[in-house]
Amino acid sequence: MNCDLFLYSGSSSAFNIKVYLANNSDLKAAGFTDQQAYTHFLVYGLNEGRQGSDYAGNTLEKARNISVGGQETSFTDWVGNADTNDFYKLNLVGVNNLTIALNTFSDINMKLIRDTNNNGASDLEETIASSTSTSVSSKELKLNSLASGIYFLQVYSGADANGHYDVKFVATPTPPSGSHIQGTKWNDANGNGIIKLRS
Ligand SMILES: [Ca+2]
Ligand SMILES: [Ca+2]
Ligand SMILES: [Ca+2]
Repeated sequence: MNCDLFLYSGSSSAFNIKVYLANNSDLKAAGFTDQQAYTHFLVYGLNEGRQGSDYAGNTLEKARNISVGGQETSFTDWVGNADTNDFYKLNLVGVNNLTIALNTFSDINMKLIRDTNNNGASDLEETIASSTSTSVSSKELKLNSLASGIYFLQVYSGADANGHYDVKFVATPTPPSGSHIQGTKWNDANGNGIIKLRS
């Protein structure tokens, strides 16, 4: 099997070997070949409710819920003519620095969105950051001190572009500067940068 995406007979659903394997860690761990992965999908996966392709929905409402944190989390999927958008939904708890890296060999880009008017759609002014490079390589968004709340990442393909991508997230909490010392005067008596609380 050498195509990225194809329809299997008798259904309108699509199957994508790389996406299927990347999103089913049990099969990956078992070292399934492409052919075995496809057979698994037809014989078991369909009945078990596993997706054959496209693990990230095409609207904010159908976005893939992901957890992000200090440990890098990575997701593999595909966008192109048959699936132009992949949305990811992340919830930042507290103020965070967020880094998102997109690796692809196709004309695929990403934008970070906040649905501030809460209408379930991404409006023009709700894009916080975007990768606009037409080069087909790795792209990165780095955002400092993002407020707590729900964000969406949209991964989308350029005209006539089809391809796989990996997207990686790292979020590290940022203590709001100075907020913890407001109203109190601290004294670092020995100047070592550590303040001891008196008991
Ligand atoms: Ca997809
Ligand atoms: Ca999609
Ligand atoms: Ca909106």
